[in-house]
Amino acid sequence: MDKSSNRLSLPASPREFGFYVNGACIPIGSREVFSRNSPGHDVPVTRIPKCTTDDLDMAVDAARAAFDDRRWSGLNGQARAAVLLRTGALIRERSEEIAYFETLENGKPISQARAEVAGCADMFEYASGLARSLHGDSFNNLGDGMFGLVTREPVGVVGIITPWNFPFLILCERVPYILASGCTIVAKPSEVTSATTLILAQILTEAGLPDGCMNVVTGSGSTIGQALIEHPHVDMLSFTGSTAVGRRVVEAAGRTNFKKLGLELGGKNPQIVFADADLEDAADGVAFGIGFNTGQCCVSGSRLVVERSVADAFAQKIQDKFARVVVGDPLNEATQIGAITTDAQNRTIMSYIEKGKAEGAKLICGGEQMDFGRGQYISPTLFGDVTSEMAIAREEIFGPVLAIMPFDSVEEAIMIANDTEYGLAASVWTKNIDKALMVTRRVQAGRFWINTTLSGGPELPLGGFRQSGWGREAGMYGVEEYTQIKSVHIEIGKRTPWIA
Ligand code: TXE
Repeated sequence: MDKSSNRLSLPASPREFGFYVNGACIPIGSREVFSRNSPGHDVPVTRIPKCTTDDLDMAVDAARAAFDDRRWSGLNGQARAAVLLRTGALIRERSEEIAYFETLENGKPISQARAEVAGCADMFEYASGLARSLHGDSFNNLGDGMFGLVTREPVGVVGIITPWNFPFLILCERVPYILASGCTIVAKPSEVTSATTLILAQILTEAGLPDGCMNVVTGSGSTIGQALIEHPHVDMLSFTGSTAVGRRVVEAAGRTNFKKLGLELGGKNPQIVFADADLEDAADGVAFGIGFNTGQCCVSGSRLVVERSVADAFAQKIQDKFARVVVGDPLNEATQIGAITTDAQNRTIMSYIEKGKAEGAKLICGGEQMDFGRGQYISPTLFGDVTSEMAIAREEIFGPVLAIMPFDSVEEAIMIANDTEYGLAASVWTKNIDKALMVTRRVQAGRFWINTTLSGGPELPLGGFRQSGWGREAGMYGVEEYTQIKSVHIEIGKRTPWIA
């Protein structure tokens, strides 16, 4: 730490990671290496193996064996809970290291990374309780001769494919719940942000998770990812990423073993602001909703659906907020918006900004690449005069770009909010409870915020309507997602004979 500036220093040399199978780290050896540069500084920070499909087979075999011999699912809830609780404690102990690598590889501000890591420890602590309270159902209304049970059984080996925008958080929205259910795991993080997934695997072993229950393979989506979604010995796959790859996941499951799927895909989420909202509060929330994680967030509020009577004044408030937000070096504690994570994403965002201008939207502020001497940064961007057919109104940009779409009535606000193929999240800002609830009921979205945005925790589930995905993560719903249901009919006494 450079104390004078409250800025963490860059590592002297990149840290090398192996991949993780059967409770042990396997060094890079003769494998090809993926070298990751920090998007905020363009210096090498990590070196990670490009696993082969043989490596993947080894990881799946380990997870399969660990599931089939019941070394984890056969433990009682108390024993599983103890491992999850210890994991939470170890994440807290190593939080600074985890946050540092999250920031180095992803480019998010260090203060944000620290908060996310604390939230991840909380996920494990909460899920420990769920490991003990997961249960089925019973039916004693089937007559005196019959008793019925419904049990929840772990699905089996779960593959997890995660993206680069929240490498540790998205992982921890799944792993504790999957482990609480009794399943075993093969995780494949994004090739550009693998470090913290590998750290979690070590922590789980240290916390007492039996070998083979958490395995991590690293490498590209097109090789290792594709092999994982096609793998016949994987029973369920949780995928978070683009809608395009989500489609491949569905096709692969259909072509191979019909594995059960959980999908969290894109979003084009509305922020609905009524004239009777606390507009100061709403402006801050809307700026946060698109600035957080540089807008590289599946739940970013990228469409500002605002009542026309206050639209201009509200746009001015957002502009003032954007002018004051601290963009810059992610290692600096004061930074609020960091770097764009990949070169490809940087190009995508800039091309949407150009498309917005070309399609006739009015660039109110931002829209530029910011120059800090190194790394890639984009200023928070606000577009007015946006109409519903424009690309910036319809497509997920995954960057700090906000499109204003005014409305005149509640019905029109609901119509604009629902005019999307996605349905991941929505926020509504109003002091009128009737309006807030009417909008909440009628807008199609898996997560809703009233007079706030992007809040969350382990209790409430997450996931999307429509093309934003299938299934739910977190909370008890998140554990149940990784179970399958077995019905048990128990005859009491003697059966009525079939053949007299
Ligand atoms: O995602 P990909 P990318 C959206 C966002 C972004 C766009 C592209 O709009 O601009 O997707 O991002 C793995 N078989 N979201 O290209 O490719 C890959 O290695 C199996 C929204 O990074 O979907 C990585 O681990 N796996 C989203 C993961 O899939 C494959 C978060 C995601 O990468 C694969 C991220 C294949 N054939 C991007 N190809 C959200 N909803 O949060 C790639 N992968």
